[in-house]
Amino acid sequence: MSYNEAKEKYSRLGVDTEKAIEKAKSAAISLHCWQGDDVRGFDTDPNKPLTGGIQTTGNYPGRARNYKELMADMDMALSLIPGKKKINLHASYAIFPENEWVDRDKIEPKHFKPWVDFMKKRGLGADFNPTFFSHPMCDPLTLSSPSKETRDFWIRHGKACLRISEYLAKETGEKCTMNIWTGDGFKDIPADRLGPRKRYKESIDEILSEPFDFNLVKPCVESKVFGIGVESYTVGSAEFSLLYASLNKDKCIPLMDNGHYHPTEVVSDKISSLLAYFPEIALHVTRPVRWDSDHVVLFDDETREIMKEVVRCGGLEGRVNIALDYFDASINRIAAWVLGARNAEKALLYALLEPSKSLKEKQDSSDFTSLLVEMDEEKTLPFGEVWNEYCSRCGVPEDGDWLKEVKKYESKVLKERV
Ligand code: RNT
Ligand code: ZN
Repeated sequence: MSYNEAKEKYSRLGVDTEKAIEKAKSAAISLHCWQGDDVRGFDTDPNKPLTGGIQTTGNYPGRARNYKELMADMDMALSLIPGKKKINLHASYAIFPENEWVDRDKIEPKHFKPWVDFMKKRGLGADFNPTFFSHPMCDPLTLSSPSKETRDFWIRHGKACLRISEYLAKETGEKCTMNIWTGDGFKDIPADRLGPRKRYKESIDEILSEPFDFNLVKPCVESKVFGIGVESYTVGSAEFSLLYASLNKDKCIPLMDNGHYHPTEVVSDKISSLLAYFPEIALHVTRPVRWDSDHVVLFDDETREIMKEVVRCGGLEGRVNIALDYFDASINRIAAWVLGARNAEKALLYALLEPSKSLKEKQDSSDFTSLLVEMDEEKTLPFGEVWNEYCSRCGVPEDGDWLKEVKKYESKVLKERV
């Protein structure tokens, strides 16, 4: 079947594939830099353990060992992913000139200048994250620590990151989300649950007291249910984070990561609840397998449902900031990057092809029989043709053609990294 035949089939349902393609092209998805080097960063010993309850597993050869390798790998990945992209950086990816290392509480915009040059050259926006993990000042807590010295260090880090985020927004000309996530919590049953939460709240208040332009920088608070080694108690729980964001709407927004909830809870159902109250929200799109395992995003039911909700709720009109968050070190890292990002794009395009008006009418007129039948049969429409057309219009390979490019790069570039 050709694209034109597929277009015709969709148009019989009242869906304009041309409009969907154009919309998908203009919707930004933020590509996380940390898939390229197993979340290690460049600011501290790269062989230090990853802390904060997150974990990369696998030791596939070819990890990026410095910013030049990471940028080259990112370029390779970007050449295979359709649509508008931003780059999501962590503070630990600061770039220091020889002998000019500074600790996380002293980083400045200038340490991200090479990244700004990278983004500007490629017309990319930027997002940012303070790095509250994998550092000697995690005691193991950070913003919720009982130690004032520890808290103050991380508060200074958070403020420095706000200044860097504003710099990134101004330089790239696009708003920058700045996501506050800490792995603060306990392996075993705490004696005091309230204390750390009060301190966490005060620390975030303190960080956000730094002046910044809320039109340019969107600080987010990301909640979590548990992490590895942090099984019993997470300071920044769902209730904590959502309440924090809702009581501080003038300076921050909530962020939901779909790996951070109990297994039967779905973020696709939460998006509309949050959008009923917040003008803007942020997402981390990932794939949890039994826990927050951050497997590569697939073109699966929940990814499609998340994107459908984003589209249906008007999320693409600047209300939902979409970022990716997964890290797999057991397969070719660039292939992981590309597969996950293509799947997020694919799910977005798929969502844009939903005959939502007529489906909504069926729901509203209680014709649940037609609704169920039509929603299910929609799955076998010739979506693949529209996706291939989208890829080719974006100048990237169709499915079936991109992996060989990654394999070539692997044997030419990655194999040399020993
Ligand atoms: C961890 C959170 C967090 C991190 C990144 C690296 O569970 O999802 O967003 O994955 O900041
Ligand atoms: Zn996340």
